[in-house]
Amino acid sequence: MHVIDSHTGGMPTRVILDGGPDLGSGSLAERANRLAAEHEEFYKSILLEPRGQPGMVGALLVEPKNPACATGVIYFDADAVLGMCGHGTIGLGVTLAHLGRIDIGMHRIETPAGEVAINLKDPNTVEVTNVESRRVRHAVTVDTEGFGPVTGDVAYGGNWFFIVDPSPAPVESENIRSLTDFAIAIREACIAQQIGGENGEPVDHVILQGQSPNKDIHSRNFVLCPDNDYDRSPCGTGSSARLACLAAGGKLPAGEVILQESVIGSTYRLSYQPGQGGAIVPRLTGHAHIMAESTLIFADSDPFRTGISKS
Ligand code: PYC
Repeated sequence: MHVIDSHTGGMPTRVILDGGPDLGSGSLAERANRLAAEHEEFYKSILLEPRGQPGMVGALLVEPKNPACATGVIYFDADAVLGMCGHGTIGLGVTLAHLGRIDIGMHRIETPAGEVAINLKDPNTVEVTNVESRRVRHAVTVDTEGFGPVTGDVAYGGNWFFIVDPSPAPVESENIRSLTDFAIAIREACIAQQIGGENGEPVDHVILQGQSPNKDIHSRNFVLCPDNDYDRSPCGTGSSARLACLAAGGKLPAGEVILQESVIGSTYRLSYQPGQGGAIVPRLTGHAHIMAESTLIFADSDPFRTGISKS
């Protein structure tokens, strides 16, 4: 299995070029459901240690339904198949350019959440126009185990987010362990109290919003992913969900560009345009760098060939 590893603002993406399972010829969402239901060992073994690394997201290339798209892609982390992934799409754009499969300029990418557009601005810089994003619940309070009541918004940006703004705990890199515990308690409370999307979609990510000491930065975030690791980048789908909240609250006009910082200090440029029925069309720009091109080996004699399970 040939893979190319990149990182987007510190967050790793592993693009899988071949060797994936047969997922049929349905829509990308149907193929993603099949990956989740029937091939858990396959996708976890690519990302779990010792073959993978904490936080890493996989990007399985598949045939798009729409031939106008440069590729179809299904993203996953070590715990769940994702609807969409912003940092992964920036990493994918840079990887496709590295392979000579796309040139500078506009391209479309098919994901389970829908088609997104990328603009490859230079070999390391990609602007993503994401799927329509929206806030679906405002100022809802969940009762967390150990941390008491926490109030936030539920929003969609290609994945489902519970966004706490401002975070009661400082969003600082020295606090990553305690922020992780806090965010896990929030996600568990959302699931237990059925706080999620309009059609019962569970919250899969949690965002804690804080301030940056740099006055050019609009805000800093900590983002918990389904695998209980944190996003080293400012999270593309999370930033999209946050933009939807800012737009719904009248806190950011369409077209205004802001800088969003991750908990480790990497940044995205963000803006949005109005979408349908109160939703927004988010745009994010970030940088990715290729780190490795390799062949993954799954030897029968390897006792950890399927990875070290976290549970
Ligand atoms: O950038 O959208 C994102 C993302 C989702 C999970 C990890 N990164």
